Amino acid sequence: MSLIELSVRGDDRGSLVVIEQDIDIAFDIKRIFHIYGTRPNVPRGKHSHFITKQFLIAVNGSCKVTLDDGFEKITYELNQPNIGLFQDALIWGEMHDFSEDCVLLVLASEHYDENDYIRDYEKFLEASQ
Ligand code: T46
Repeated sequence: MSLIELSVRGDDRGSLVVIEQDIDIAFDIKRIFHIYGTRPNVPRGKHSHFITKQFLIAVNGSCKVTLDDGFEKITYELNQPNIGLFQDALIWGEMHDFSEDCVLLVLASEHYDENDYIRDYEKFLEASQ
């Protein structure tokens, strides 16, 4: 799990951030989704995946992401459109404290499959040990 700074190609017209597979992200991107319009004090996530890896970027606004490997929990604040957070498989993730204008972009290594989700924390602990 780590924060990754993406290069900003800026000029006097504004900024442009590039995310390149195999350069900025060490997995093949099969799916992209984004979350926005979150309700105050309502967290998202609260699950882990068996094989899916994710890369999360708050492209607008801010939010916090707490990652838990079963031993240690670390909370990251995402508040810059050029900072991404890598979430490996078998890491429990909770997204919370969204600003009203937050748009959280997520790049994922797998297609959507509910069978890849571990939504029970005790089962996550069993799978991750
Ligand atoms: C994560 C956080 C940040 C799909 O049909 N396809 C998809 O690719 C996704 C991600 C979701 N869905 C459906 C399944 C549910 O009916 O969208 C609905 C909401 O999904 P979920 O309850 O999983 O949403 P979040 O915000 O709790 O979690 C999602 C991702 O699942 C998760 O991997 O890290 O966003």
